[in-house]
Amino acid sequence: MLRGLAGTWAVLGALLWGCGLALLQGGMLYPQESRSRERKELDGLWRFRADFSQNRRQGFEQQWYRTPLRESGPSLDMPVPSSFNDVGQDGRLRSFVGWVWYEREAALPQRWTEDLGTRVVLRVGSAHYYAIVWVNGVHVAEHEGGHLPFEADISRLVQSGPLSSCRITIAINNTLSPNTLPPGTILYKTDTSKYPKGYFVQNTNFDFFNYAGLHRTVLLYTTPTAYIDDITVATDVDQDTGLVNYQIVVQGSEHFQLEVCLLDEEGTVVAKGTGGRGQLQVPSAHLWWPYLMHEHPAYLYSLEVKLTAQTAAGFVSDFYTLPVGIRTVAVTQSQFLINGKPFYFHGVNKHEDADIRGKGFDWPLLVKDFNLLRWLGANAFRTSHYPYAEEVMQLCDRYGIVVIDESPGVGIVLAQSYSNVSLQHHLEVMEEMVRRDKNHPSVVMWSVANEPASFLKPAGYYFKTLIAHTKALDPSRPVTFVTNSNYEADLGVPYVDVICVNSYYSWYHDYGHMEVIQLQLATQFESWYKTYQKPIIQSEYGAETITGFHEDPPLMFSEEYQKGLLEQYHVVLDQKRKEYVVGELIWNFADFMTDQCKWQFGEWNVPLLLFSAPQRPIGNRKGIFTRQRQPKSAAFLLRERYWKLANETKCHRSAVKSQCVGNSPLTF
Ligand code: GCB
Repeated sequence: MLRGLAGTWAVLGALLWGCGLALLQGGMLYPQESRSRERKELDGLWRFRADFSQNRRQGFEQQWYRTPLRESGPSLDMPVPSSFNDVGQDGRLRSFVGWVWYEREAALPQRWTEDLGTRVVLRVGSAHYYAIVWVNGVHVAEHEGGHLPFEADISRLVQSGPLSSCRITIAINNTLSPNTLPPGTILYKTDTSKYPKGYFVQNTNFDFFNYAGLHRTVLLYTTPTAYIDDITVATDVDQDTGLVNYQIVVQGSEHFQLEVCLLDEEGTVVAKGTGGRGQLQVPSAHLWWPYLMHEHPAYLYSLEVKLTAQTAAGFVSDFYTLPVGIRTVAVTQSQFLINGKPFYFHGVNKHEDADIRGKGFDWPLLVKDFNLLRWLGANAFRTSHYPYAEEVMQLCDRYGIVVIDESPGVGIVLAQSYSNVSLQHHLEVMEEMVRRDKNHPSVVMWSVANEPASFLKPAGYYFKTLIAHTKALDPSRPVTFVTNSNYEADLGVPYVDVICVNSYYSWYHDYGHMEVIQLQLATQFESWYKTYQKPIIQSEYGAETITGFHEDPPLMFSEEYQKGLLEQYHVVLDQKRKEYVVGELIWNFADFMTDQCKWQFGEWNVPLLLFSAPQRPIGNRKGIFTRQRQPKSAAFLLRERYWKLANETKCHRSAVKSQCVGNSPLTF
C-alpha cells in the first residue's frame, strides 16, 4: 500500500487509471443534448398498478405488458419521478412488497422512427429495486439495484414500422433478499390464529424507509448509430500545469476520428487533442477547489469531444461535452489532501427523502438542500447509504461540495450476505457506480458499505476483495467503508485508506450522560489511530431532536440535548483534528422516514403530546433540519462551527469572505 507517499499515490493513480477502465464494459454517460443528440423526458403521470395477488405474479401470468394496462384491469395515476408509497390513500400501497407496474405512451418524433442513422435509447435513472422493461410488449431490459441507471437501445423496435408512439411498461419489485444491496429478508408469519394465510413482512437491517418506484427521470435520447459511448477523465497537476488524461470509447464504427478540445469557463480553448486516448496540458491551470477553500472554488473546464465516423450510410458526427475539474486527491498517514493541501471534511450525511415524494427526484428540493448546505458552511457530504441522483453530483461539481460516494451496501449483517453471490453482486454494483460517477471532481472517495458486521469471519475476505476491485476500477481515488465495529474486531478496516467511524455516545447507551462523551470519543480515536496510523473521519454522530421540545438542563430529544451532545464531540474533534482526524459529518442533514417501530420514539417514553400534528411519531429525528428543511437549534451551532473551520483551513482568507451566503456568522 502506498499510503504515506501522498505524491506518489496521486501520480500512480493517474498513471494506472487506464488499467481500471479496461474492467468497465460500456459507458453510462449522462444523457445530454448536443448538436447530434436529442433527449425527451418522460416525467409526469404514468399508469400504475400494484399486483396484490397472493403470489404477486398475476401480472406475469396474465402478461400485463402485452396490452395497455387499462385493458387488463383498473389502474391509478402515478407521478414519475416519485416513490409510490406516500402519494395514495390506499394504506396497502404504503407498505406494499412485490411487483408494481408502470406504463406510459411516448410520442416519437418522425425523424427518430424513420432515420435509420438515429439510435434511440430508453434510459431509466433509478427503479427500486428490480426492474423489467418492455416496449410495445417486447422485453428490452432487466436491471437489479435501485440506485443506478440502466438503458436499452430500442432503435430497432421503434424503427420497425410507421410508429408515432410507443408503449413503455416497467415492472418493479421492491423485495429484498440476503443477496440484494441493501439486503433484506421476507418473513412468512404462519400462525393462522394471528395472521391470514400467506401473510409476510419484509425485514431490513437499515434505518430508512424502503421507498420504491421510479425514483428518477425516465427518458429517451438519441445518438447517431456511431457514437461516443464513454469518456473517462483523470487529472493531475505538475507544478502549475494541469494534466487531463482522457480516454474515449466509440461504438458503432471501427473507422473514426476523435477531436477533443478543452475550454475554460470563458469559452477559450486551452488545449486540444486527437484520438481515443491522450493527455491535455493546461499551463497555469485553474484547479477545482472545494467550497470555502479558495476564492474561486469548483472551477470547471469543458471537454468537448467530436466524433467523425464512417458508417454504412456515410459519415456521421457525434458531439458530447463533459465538465472537467482539474484536481488531485491523496492520503497520507494523517491527512486527506486535495491539490496537495490538507482538507478537513466538515459537513453532513444526507438521505434522498422528503414528504410525499419519498425518494423521488425533485429540483426545488435539491436546490433548497444545496442552499442550506452552503448557508451551513458545509464543504462535504456522504451519499449515505446509496448513490444519489446524477443531478446531485453535478451540483456538487458546480458548487465545490466534496462527496464520499457510497454504495447501497448498508445492512450487511447476516452471514448469508457475505456469500459469493452477494459479493459478486456487490462487485458489479461498484462497477456500475464507478462507471457513472468516475468523472465527477467532487467525488474524492468511494465508500463500499455502511456499518457492515465487519467483525464476522467472512468480512475479511469480502472487504479485501471488494476494496481491491474498486481500486482496480479507479486507482485515482481512495476507498473506504464506514464502520461501527470495535477497532480490535474489525476485519475490513485493514484494507481501507481512510477510517470512517460512526459513534453515538450518550445516545444509544449512557442515556443522558453527556459527561462521558469526551472520554469515550478520545479513546475511540486513539485506539483506531494507534492500531492503523490512518486518517480518521467521524462519519456519523448525532442525537434525535423534536423541533420545539425544550428542556434545560438538557434532556434527550430536546433541542438543548442535541446541541449539548454535538458540543461535547466538538471539544475532542478540535483536539484530534490537529493530529489525524480529517473530518466530521453530522448525522443527519434532515429528519427522514423510517419503518414504523417502537424503536424511534415509543421506547424513549417521550410525552405523547409532542406528537401532535405536524409531528408524527415515526421517522428518524436526528436531522439538524426538519424533514421540511427548517433549522433546529443545532443547525445554528453547526453553522457557526463550519464557518469558523472554513476560516481556519482555507487557503486564502478572502475565499471565505467572498463566498458568504447571506449573513455568515464570521466577522472580518
Ligand atoms: C447509524 C446508521 C444510520 C442510522 C443512524 C441512527 O449508525 O448508519 O443509518 O440512521 O445510525 O440514527 O441510528
